[in-house]
Amino acid sequence: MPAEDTVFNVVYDKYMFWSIIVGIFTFGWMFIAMLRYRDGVEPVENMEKYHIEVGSFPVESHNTKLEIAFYVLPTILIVWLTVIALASNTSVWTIPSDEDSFNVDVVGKQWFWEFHYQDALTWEDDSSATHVDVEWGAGSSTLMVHAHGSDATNVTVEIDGVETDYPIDLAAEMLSVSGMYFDAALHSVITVYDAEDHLLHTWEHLPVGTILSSAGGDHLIIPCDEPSTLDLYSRAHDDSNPAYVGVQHAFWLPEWGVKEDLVPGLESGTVMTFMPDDAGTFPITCAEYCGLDHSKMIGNIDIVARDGATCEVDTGIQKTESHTNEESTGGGH
Ligand SMILES: [Cu+2]
Repeated sequence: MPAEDTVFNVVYDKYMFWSIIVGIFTFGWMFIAMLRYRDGVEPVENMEKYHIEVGSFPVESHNTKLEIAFYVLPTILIVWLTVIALASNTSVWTIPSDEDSFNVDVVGKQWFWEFHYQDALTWEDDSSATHVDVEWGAGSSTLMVHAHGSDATNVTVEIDGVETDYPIDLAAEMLSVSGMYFDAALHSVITVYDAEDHLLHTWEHLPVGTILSSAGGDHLIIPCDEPSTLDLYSRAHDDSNPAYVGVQHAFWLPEWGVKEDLVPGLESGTVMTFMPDDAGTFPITCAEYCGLDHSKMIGNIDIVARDGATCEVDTGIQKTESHTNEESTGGGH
């Protein structure tokens, strides 16, 4: 579960650990006291010597060190638990600058999500798993698809909504289309299929300005291993009534334990930031009742590897702090 990589999971574990320790100590002591100091039982020999009287605090034979420890140890524990809880907040609310993060505007409408890309993304499925590798990108005039050892037979190239199909040269196990220039301004998707039309491999370029919509079945696509910042806005689904600014929604990624409101009329929007490290598809849900089809306001987020990269590096909790780590390493440690 990706939620296990979040700061909240670490805080949960630490709270659970200390709750169990404190619980064993408190309930243990309580049961011992209930048995030992109940009516009709002499808790210690020579009770008179210690001035112990059942039902009253032993004022004259008290233990100052123990009583100070009663106050100091729980105080230290509570202060420390407060600090780690606030530290996880700081970690979540430290918003990386636009240059340092991958930015997408998420617009909630009734009742679907729109994803407006503020940064370009070129991504590809893991070639070591699919045995297919697409070579295309800035400066390319030839589209190459290598399919050695795969069952691939067909390639569909979709550029700006226009689809073209190509058969793979089965003898060479590859496709080469010369004169096909890569244009960074166009939304391009290359999908590779086998003879039974099963999708084997996807390569995609999303230029700045791409708008994807959950109403059309699109997923929000985010690169792994780098900070992502979502600016969240609530808008009306059309401009017919300028006085209508939409309704409250909440963008919720239940598996990651993160959620943020979309507030109608709030021009600057709200912000959510995260750094995913596991590739995969995870659900998006609207967590604020927003009208008749609120329950249909669902979607998916895909965590993908940028073209030429992989998502294999799983550094867990350290991911949220990796940019500071790099800075301190650069400082000559
Ligand atoms: Cu909603």
